[in-house]
Amino acid sequence: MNPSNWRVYLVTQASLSGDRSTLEIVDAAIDGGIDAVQLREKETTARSRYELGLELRERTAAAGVDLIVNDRIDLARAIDADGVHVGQSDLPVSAVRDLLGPDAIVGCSASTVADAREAEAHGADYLGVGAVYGTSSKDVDETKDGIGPDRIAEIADAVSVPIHGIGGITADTAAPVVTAGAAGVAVISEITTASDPRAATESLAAAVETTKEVG
Ligand code: TZP
Ligand code: MG
Repeated sequence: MNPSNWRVYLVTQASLSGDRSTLEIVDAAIDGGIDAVQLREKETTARSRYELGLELRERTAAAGVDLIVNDRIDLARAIDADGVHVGQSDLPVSAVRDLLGPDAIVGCSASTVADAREAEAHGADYLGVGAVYGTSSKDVDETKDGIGPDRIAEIADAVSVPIHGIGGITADTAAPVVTAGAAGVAVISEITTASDPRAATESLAAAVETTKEVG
């Protein structure tokens, strides 16, 4: 699927899923209608990420959901993922593109117009822009209060690649992100910590869709 059609993008984080496994969360999120999932397990071994990745590949392929791997090109190739997401301190987008080829989806994190323009110039297929709102799921300066939907609007004006807002987004706060120009929203907690991850996904998808219809 083209990242411009992703409405809800789940980013995994096992440490927030309570007594549920990442696979249980992803299964529920697939049932609820996610369009993409990013394997982002920072606290496990390469072997367990690989094993989880193979399971995710099977489930996402069956459901027509895109599978993206955080940072690791080797892991993405090993599990035949659809692409890789890199941050500002990882390999540059152009290097990832050279390694993965023209058909891979390459995403990049950006929180400023300058980062966004550079990632686009290097061939990024989409941008993850945030943290939009305050979040405790990522420990970086700007996640305290967030860059806000206004920055999404500035970045959306500056680039033509699709943008996915990330950081502190819930079904109640998704609308301004989409109105500002994001194609969709990426979340960890809203789905991963929900008592009913499937229902949480449905609510997010509905919020994004309704906002797009209005806009
Ligand atoms: N990048 C910017 S904010 C963030 C990442 C990975 C964390 C998003 O998690 P949550 O729980 O949806 O705020
Ligand atoms: Mg990274």
